[in-house]
Amino acid sequence: MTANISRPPYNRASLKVRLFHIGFGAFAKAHTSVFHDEMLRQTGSDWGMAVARLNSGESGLTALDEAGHLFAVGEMSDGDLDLRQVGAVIKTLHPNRDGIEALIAQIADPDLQVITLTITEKGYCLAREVLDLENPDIAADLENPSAPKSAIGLLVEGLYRRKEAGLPGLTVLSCDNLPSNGKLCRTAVLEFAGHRDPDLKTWIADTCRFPCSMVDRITPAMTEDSFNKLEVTLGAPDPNGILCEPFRQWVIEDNFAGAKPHWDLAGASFVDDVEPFEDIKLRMLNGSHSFLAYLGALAGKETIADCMADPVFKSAAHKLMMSEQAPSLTIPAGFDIEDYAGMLIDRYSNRALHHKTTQIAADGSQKLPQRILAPVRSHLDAGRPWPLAALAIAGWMHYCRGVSEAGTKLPVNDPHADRVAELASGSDDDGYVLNMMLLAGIFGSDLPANPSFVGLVTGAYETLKTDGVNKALAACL
Ligand code: CS2
Repeated sequence: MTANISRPPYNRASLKVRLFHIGFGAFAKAHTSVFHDEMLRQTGSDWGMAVARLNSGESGLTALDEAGHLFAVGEMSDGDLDLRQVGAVIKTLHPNRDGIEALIAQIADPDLQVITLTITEKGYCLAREVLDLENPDIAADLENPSAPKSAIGLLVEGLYRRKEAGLPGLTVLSCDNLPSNGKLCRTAVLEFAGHRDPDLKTWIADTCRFPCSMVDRITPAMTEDSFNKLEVTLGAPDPNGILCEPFRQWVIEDNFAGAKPHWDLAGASFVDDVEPFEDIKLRMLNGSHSFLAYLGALAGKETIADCMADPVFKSAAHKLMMSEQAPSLTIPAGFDIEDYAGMLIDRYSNRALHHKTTQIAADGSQKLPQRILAPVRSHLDAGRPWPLAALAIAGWMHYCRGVSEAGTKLPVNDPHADRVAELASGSDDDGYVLNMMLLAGIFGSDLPANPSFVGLVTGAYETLKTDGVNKALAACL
């Protein structure tokens, strides 16, 4: 293995917090902070980053403080590890350690210009694209808005403080894998604000901007093995380091409230309309990821690269992309979708990345609607076949029973895990499939009422059970 290490050449002492990232986990380290670090390298601007996490991860932030906020990001491809030391972060915040007031004050800081978010799909507290007033954190935050628990409650309280202080609004930039993520974020924030005070809602709508963005970089969770790899290359351990693929992409709607960081100099694109790019990425990449995650984990494949090493899985993933996901998309003129699919297969085949199927399988209830069910709706309308998507949905249902084909235990991490476990233990197969379709509005009211949908998914569930994943996939090729 060869290694190149590049250290931040800019003057970190002159950085001020102008960017605040909420939800600073592995992905934000490998993506947002790398774009930002590269922008600082190109421009020498004074835009430093404060980073926060809201729930777990307090000790990780303290470890980052102890390292002077420097951490390594390693881009892995077979035989190569390119290392960058990111110097963009200058402050960390966690409500359990610093108090929620410190995070609110950060939003209300006059120097702040932009907030970026990676709070995952469930962090937006939406149910069918409106704010979920039954979400316990939202209910608690509306009751007690000055001590918020949710990211949405935190944003609104911080913006309220800005309004009261006579400060300008901000740009709130969602970097989560949701379609029209900026619009959904705006909906959640404005609905929450409206329940507090209609004037606050109007002020936020008038002064703040919520651009949509498409983010892409495959970033597996760190393992002991990846920390060891980093240590060997760096010559010292880096408990804050992260390994990811070389590819990175960020397409951002050009819609900012105030100053806009020059992320374009770091490879990001500012465009008028992100939605076609978001949909392409969500359906082609994330959709095929979820397909491989459930079916792969059931068939005993530990990683996405293991799936790609099996010709049946590899062909099935490509066929899902080209025959079922692509036809559901509006593809911009000049965009080569065949080329994009081929590139995804190459990225998935990177054996240096140990991207676990069970990692991607997490939070299926939050991911299936935009990744798999939205294309299926378009197939139902257009009368197109969707056998592989049916196997993905049935695969998710099998996966949720928590056992692989070989009888090993599979982790079911999902906000609805308790209800899923009840369903999995309580009903026969037909009852289980139908009950899963009624779970928490994931399938809407239209799909469970559509006999063709119910029939295909029930059939796919049976096929997986009787024939096994490999045979079921092979039959679709
Ligand atoms: C993955 C994504 O875990 C998942 O759900 O599909 O994290 C995926 O790796 C990224 O979106 C790639 O950009």
